[in-house]
Amino acid sequence: MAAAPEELAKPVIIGRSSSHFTRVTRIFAAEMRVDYSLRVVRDLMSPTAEDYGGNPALKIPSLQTPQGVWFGSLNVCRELWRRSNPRPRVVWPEDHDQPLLANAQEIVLQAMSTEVSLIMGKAAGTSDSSVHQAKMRQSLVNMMSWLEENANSILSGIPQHRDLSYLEVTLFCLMTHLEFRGVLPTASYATLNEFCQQFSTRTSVGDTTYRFDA
Ligand SMILES: N[C@@H](CCC(=O)N[C@@H](CS)C(=O)NCC(=O)O)C(=O)O
Repeated sequence: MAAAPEELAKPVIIGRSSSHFTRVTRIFAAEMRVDYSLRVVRDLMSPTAEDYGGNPALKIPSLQTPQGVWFGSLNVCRELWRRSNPRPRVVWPEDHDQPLLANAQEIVLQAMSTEVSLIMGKAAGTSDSSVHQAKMRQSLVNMMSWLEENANSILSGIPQHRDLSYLEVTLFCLMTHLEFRGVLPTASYATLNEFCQQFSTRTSVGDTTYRFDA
């Protein structure tokens, strides 16, 4: 049965242009050719769930649709894919049934979250020298080194027959965000940088460059 017009009304991404998890969803929207509008969350310190589309975790992004609100980047990307027509061939995290690629996805998402914690800690005035901050920084460095060491096998292991994979979009958004926010220099990660250069030829990337919303 064809979807009713109100079910296909333009969805709203609730997020920020400077957020890597938001950029993942915006790249997906562009690749899926799904039109959307962006509602900017101005204050990431807000303790009010309504400011995040109702997400009790107080996190962005969310996607508002007539059916309801989808919390988190993976849920948002899946819903954007369901709305696309024709539907591109997407490799999702659950398609990785061998340790290397499954672990790579885990490490990329964990590195993105650790970066969020470091940035939010800094914004809240947490000292860089606290034991936990130092551990998180070490963890981030370890994860990036692991990704670089395994980059060739990871990237060549993603199923070839695809238009897009969640792994490569999240990896690209992580790498470029580390530089954008000055969290970690990335110049030494040669293979990851080569991947980013290739991936950045996509229109979806040029249209979603990181910037601080006015
Ligand atoms: N699991 C979530 C994580 C989202 C997340 O950490 N978003 C960051 C911005 S990139 C955020 O909301 N930070 C605010 C905070 O941590 O308080 C997802 O995949 O979307």
